[in-house]
Amino acid sequence: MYAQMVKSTGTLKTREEMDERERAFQDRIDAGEKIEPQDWMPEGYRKTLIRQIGQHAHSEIVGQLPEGNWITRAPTLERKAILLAKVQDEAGHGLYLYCAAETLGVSRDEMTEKLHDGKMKYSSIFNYPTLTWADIGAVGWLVDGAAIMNQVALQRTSYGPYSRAMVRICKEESFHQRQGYSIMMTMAAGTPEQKRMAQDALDRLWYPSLMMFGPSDKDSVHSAQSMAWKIKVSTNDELRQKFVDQTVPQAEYLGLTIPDEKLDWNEAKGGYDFSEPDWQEFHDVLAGNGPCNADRMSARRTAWEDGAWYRDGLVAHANKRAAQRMAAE
Ligand code: BYC
Repeated sequence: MYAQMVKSTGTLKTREEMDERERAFQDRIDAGEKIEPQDWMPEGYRKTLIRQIGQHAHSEIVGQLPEGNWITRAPTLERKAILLAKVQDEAGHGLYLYCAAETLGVSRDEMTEKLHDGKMKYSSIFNYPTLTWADIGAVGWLVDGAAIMNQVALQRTSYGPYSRAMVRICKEESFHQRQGYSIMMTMAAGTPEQKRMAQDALDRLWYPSLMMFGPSDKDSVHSAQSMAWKIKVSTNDELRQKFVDQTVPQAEYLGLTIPDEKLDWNEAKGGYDFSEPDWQEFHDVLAGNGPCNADRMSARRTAWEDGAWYRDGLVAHANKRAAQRMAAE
């Protein structure tokens, strides 16, 4: 379908412009084959995967912060245990993804240092604060909901280790979304004050959740090539539309109002028309100027520095065991 590749100028290479190896690689992609770590791949394919998988891994790890913020203040023991398990799951997702990226020849330390130096990104959504308990419901419902929409599609991505990591992650994400929706159901059916909190959380997190899918297709830098290589199997706008169509009836069931006066069912397209997020705000957040960017990075750098002694200990232990094994052989 997309038998082309991107040139350094950003346009897609035609089949004639590809060399023999590139053509054979594209044929494998077009035939729906999975690419594995030992296979030849164009340098651009490898770099795109490192960028996307690395950013995805960082998002899982940084994403623990806004929710971790509420573990000590969860309203019941049961809610606390569930939230604790969810936040632990996110750490696991980060680890699956770092492992997948490592198969492409980059180390976890390198990726982490790039994150801390601002050379790698993480999802914009985690630069918004979680101000009330209702925000924890809205994060599970909307943020995990948006993440699943993307990740279900990514199960079919062309790179084997990424695709397999997604299968595991999606199973857990469904539980995450349900726990969020369950909090929203309780609050929306609670006292008028609780319902107001639920509505307020939806008002604040709706547009940042829409931004999770990335810029609109006309402004997306990487989509054309990533679709050609089947790294991405849906465009940013396709996934955003699916998310809106799935979420509007869920809001109606809760008796909450999506903060968009233009939201309207469009019979002809079989989906909702809706307002775009404020893209200037999106770019500001990506540039490091969101409400929590500085806090998030400071927390991650501190955790990395505080954990250095433990990582050093693990490496020293592994080296000692390897030396013992070699001496015994
Ligand atoms: N935030 O050309 P585009 C979770 C960047 S976490 C920040 O469309 P692409 C969870 C983009 O990187 C789930 N940056 O890019 C965890 C690019 O910049 P660079 C996280 C964004 O890659 C804990 C530029 O904008 N999910 O589930 O084709 C608790 C142009 O964009 C964002 C993933 O990471 C953004 N929202 O498409 C709860 C999914 N959007 O790299 C939940 C995997 C765009 O050139 N990633 N940018 O400097 C993807 O599917 C794709 O990378 C994206 C962007 C759809 C996000």
